[in-house]
Order: sequence, then structure tokens, then C-alpha cells
Amino acid sequence: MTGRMTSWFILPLLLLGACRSATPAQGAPTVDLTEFSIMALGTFDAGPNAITIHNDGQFGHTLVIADKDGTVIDVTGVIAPGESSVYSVNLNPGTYELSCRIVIQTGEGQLIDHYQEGMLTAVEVGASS
Ligand SMILES: [Cu+2]
Repeated sequence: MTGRMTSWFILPLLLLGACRSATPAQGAPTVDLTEFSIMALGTFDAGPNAITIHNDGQFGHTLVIADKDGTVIDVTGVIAPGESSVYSVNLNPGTYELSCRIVIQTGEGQLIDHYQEGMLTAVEVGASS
């Protein structure tokens, strides 16, 4: 009787282990910001994500997460040059646009729009595994 109960408890643990190892290990979601590009690395999963954001540039940058219709889901504060931040956000499956929306004015009065300069990229969020 005891042996039979033990096997019932072991089976779910083995299945859980099999599911974990079947998940492709592509790394934690990471976003690199610089002038003027955004690079998304790693896997963005449905559900909670802890996104590590690096500002490798010389200006402050933000990360704006919008859905495919352009609706803003979440916005970070300004991330200073050389700083890193971990940002938590819940995502549903789908396509998202990551961008920076800072607009600065140079001493000569010229406007530099980070989004128009190329700070945008798309990420796919798959169904949760
Ligand atoms: Cu920016």
C-alpha cells in the first residue's frame, strides 16, 4: 500500500521535470537601448515577465510597450545612461512594439525624436508553456 502511494506522488514530479526540460532555454527577456536602436533578446513569455533593460547609450531612454494596435501597455521611467533596470510586466500572447518616445531639443533648436530615429522593434509573445 505504501509503495503504491509513493509512485502516485513521484509521477507528477517526473512529468513536471519533463515539461521544464522541453522548454527551449533562450534566456531571460532583455532589452538593450542605445542611440538610436532597441534590441530585444531572450524569450518574452505570456504571463509575468521580468525584463532586464540596459541603457548602453549616452542619453536617457525609456521603454514603451504597446500592443499591435498601438495601445500603450506599460511605460518605464527614464533609464539613465549606463544604468540597468528590471521591469515587471504581464503580457498576453501576441505581437508587441517596444519603443522609446523621448523627444529632445538640441542647442540649435532641432528636435530629435528617438522613435523616429529608429528606437522601435517588435517582439512576439507566445502562448505560455
Ligand atoms: Cu530614447
